[in-house]
Amino acid sequence: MNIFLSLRDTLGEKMAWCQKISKRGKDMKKSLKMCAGVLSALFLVMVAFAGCSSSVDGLFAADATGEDPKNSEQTVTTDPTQPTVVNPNEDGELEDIPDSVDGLKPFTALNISDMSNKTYTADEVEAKDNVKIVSPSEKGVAVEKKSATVDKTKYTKRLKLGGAGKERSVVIYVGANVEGVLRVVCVSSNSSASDRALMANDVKLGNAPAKNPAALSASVKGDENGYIAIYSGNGGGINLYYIAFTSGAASSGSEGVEKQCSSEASTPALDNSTLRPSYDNGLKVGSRTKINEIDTSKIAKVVYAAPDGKTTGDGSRENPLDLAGAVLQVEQGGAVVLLGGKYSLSSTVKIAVDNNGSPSAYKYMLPESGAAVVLDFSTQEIGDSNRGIQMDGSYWHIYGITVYNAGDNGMIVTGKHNIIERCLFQANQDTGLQIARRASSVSNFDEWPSDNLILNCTSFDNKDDKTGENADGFASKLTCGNGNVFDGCISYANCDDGWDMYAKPATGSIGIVTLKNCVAFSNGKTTSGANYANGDMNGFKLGGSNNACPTPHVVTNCMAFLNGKDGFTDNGNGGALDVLNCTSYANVNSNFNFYRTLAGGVFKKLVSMIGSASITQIDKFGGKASEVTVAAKISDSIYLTDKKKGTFNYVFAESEIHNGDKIGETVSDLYKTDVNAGNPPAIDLLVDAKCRNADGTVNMGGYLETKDSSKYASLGAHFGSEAYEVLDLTLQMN
Ligand SMILES: [Ca+2]
Ligand SMILES: [Ca+2]
Ligand SMILES: [Ca+2]
Repeated sequence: MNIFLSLRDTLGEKMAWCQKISKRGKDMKKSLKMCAGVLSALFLVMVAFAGCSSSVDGLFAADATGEDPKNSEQTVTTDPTQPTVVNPNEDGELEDIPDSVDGLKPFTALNISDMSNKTYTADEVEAKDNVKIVSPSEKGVAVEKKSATVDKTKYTKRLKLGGAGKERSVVIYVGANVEGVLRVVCVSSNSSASDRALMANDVKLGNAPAKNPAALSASVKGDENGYIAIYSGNGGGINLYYIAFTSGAASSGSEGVEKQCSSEASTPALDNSTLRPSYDNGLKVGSRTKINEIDTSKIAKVVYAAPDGKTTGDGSRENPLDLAGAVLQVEQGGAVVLLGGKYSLSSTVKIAVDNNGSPSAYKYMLPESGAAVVLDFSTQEIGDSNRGIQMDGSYWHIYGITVYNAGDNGMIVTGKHNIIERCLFQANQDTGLQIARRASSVSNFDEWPSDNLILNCTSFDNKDDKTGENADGFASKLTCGNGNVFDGCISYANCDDGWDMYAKPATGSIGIVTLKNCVAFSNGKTTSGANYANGDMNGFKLGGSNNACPTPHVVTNCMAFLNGKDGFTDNGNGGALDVLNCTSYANVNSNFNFYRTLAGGVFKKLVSMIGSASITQIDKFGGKASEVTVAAKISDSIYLTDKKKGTFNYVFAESEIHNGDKIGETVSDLYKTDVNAGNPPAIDLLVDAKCRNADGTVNMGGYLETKDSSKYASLGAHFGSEAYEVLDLTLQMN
């Protein structure tokens, strides 16, 4: 058997971006030596700085560890994926905050709740762990009792950065000789003033919210003296609850001390004219990735596994192995064939990092022809390492199995060039299928999972009973490389998001993910109707972390409806997202929430509809005009401009768009006139069976698709029985 695999189209066009990221990692290593010197010098500066302070050990408790709470998608995004971290293998790894070369501990966090109630008067200085509060003002800086809960973390006190605050008069200094992300939980001291700029050195973190405290964050660099000054930029009072600094700004996938020394910009360059792949890449509406069906008659050697297979089996059909044993024995070009039935498993099926097929001889795992195979992990304990299948290998093709009720992810894919086809991920205790690195020691972007294809899979009812905030249907997040593709997948009734491409500064931008022909609906509630309060509930969540780790993902011919929050959201991905031929209908918060796509995003042939539903937010694209240097572009799209009147605007010619712009002509909701409304699929266990063609491709029965007779027939997502085959990935078998 000879199998040839080729990646083309969108994947190939993103190479330049990928190379740019790799190069950044190398440059940083080069600068490491130089930085050691800088750090030594800085240590002396910091000692001098600390010299004038009284010792106040005990004033502060140990570093606040309330970091990494649930993300808020309004002003700032913190990692939704893991609240606290104990396991280095976990998907939300512990932020690496290495000690500096000279043993000087960089500032990490200050929780005002841990401070004594007092007013720090003129010229008084307090210090611990490189924090200085300096108040030459007569008013002083008071710590007062006042509770607030932000991102699931409760604070009991706040520090009043007084109304006289001017640059470097009333100010909090934190020692930071490096670049990193500063996060400050704050609120304006005047509940009707929302224009109070919180500054950190010369960087504006944002305006302190008028009423409800929230976190602001930005990439900030310590100044030449090795500190960051936090102050009110325009004099109005701001109350602070929490300050955290994560050294190592978003830049590449590599972690560790070399990143801190980078003199590079804190994020991948935002010159998206070069980063953004062309959207006009030949994809057609309804296009799909097609690979040949697995022909077991051509598989080199078969190893059988069975629900009651034995570790002592020989892999024959008569004397089958258990699954773990079969996975170890299968050869390149061969297959693990699973006899039908329910496999009761209490531990992870691990396909090790050195257990690989090859480009010309994949390893397969698939049911015996016609058999139903369920891997049932109901007896597996809940725990962040307890995945159902851990795919650390590469060049595997897994077909047609259901992964049920694993203690964490149904499957985590950490290898490369794998194909996961026609699998179901049901009721797992974290994301159904997640693509991310296997361990935090895998620090180079180039080593992260890449070029995996998830094809015609369905994920539903995933729910993490412990936190209720991490279980997405599908995720390619935190630490994944380039070229991962989801094609023809359906994600519904998961407690968190349908798809998640969250990234965070500690690990930097992830690679470009392509979503094609996918459907996300009714996420936020499971099929039983259970609603998990911490779920983010978006259909397609396309990034994270407040512009700190942008990636120009590509989303084509996808549909979102009736999700508990946004249908499609940039979630703070400041990169040039390409969103084409997508339909979004009656999602609770908004259909298209792209107000942070600041840098040249392309939005084309989109359809937004609300029908008789109410919706909280209008559609937004492209950031505020005052903040944008490279505008987003929209064309041939219908978007919601007035949520009360239920009116939309149709833009035909390609136009620049900013948050709040109403451009084009006013049109009414297509829902009643131009699309096949009908009923959405029932929220039950049978969506996969009902919404697919025989070949596994998506068929929504025309639901929400613009009719051929419509003036807008070419807009939005379309599925159906006709395949427009554009082969992104061709598997040829001889
Ligand atoms: Ca977990
Ligand atoms: Ca979440
Ligand atoms: Ca999520």
